[in-house]
Amino acid sequence: MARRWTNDLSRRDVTPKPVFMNRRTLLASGGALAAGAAWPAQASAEALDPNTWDEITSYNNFYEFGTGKTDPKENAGQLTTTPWSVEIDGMVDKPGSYAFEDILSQMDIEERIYRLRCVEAWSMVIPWQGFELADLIAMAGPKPDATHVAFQTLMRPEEMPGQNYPILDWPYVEGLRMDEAMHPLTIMATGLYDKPLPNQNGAPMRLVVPWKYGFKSIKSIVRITLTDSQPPTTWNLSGPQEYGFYANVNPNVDHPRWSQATERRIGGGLFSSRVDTQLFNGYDEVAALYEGMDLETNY
Ligand SMILES: Nc1nc2c(c(=O)[nH]1)N[C@H]1C(S)=C(S)[C@@H](COP(=O)(O)O)O[C@H]1N2
Ligand SMILES: [Mo]
Repeated sequence: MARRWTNDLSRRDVTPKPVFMNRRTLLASGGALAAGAAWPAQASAEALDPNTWDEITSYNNFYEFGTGKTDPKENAGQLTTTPWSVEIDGMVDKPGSYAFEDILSQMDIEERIYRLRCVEAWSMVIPWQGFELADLIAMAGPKPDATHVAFQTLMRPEEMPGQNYPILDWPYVEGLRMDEAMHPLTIMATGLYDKPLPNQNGAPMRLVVPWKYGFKSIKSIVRITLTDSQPPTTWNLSGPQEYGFYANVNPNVDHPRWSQATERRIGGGLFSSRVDTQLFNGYDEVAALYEGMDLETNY
């Protein structure tokens, strides 16, 4: 099925030829890209360079495996990700336990090269593979009254050493408004550089919401619940003055303890550069979701 291609980063640099050819075939087959609009000129040359496999898999936040940036890579190897199933429940017509392979077999896997902006003011560019969350929600049959989607990470202290300490309120939980969850930019990532997602990046399946701070992109998901109220979120529970429900990337709203105006692009070693942070992480097409909302109160 031809899908709308929604990102502004060049593909040629990172995409293995077969995938690139496939994409071109898809584009040529019509409809997917009606205009150049999906490829705005704003992306700087620097923004076009995805981070390396090593950078993306050895500098992580995954507190279930420790709070240090290299802890996830060191400790996540012990996580068992097969078998894996995801409970989809709440306000859906087809609640149940869905095996990860069954989900995968029903989804269109695409590559999405997205910027990831952590609330700590560092960023990367990551070539994910995955599917649109909207397709998974559609599969479960959302009830019309559902307004939000809640997500939960695996709770398994035997394999996730951080869960033996009260660092956060475990299991890690996150949430989105329904329209955010259904937005075509919102994906469930299942791969990275055309390999299955490494454990430290949230295997076998993690959320990616590229216009929000990285902490919204919850890893190793075992439960998805449709509800009619705003779900609790882990970092908001931990520090409500510092981390809101919305967590949209916004250079004009500083974290109480640091500026969000610029970010450090990971990579390049000593010469790792600082670049200006963009509203919605540069994904302007989501602005309509927040029309009329005060983004300072709703941080
Ligand atoms: N379950 C869980 N998900 C999580 C986190 C976490 O600690 N636990 N950290 C978040 C934060 S703060 C960021 S920046 C991203 C980092 O994703 P990456 O390590 O794949 O770059 O994952 C997010 N998802
Ligand atoms: Mo983060």
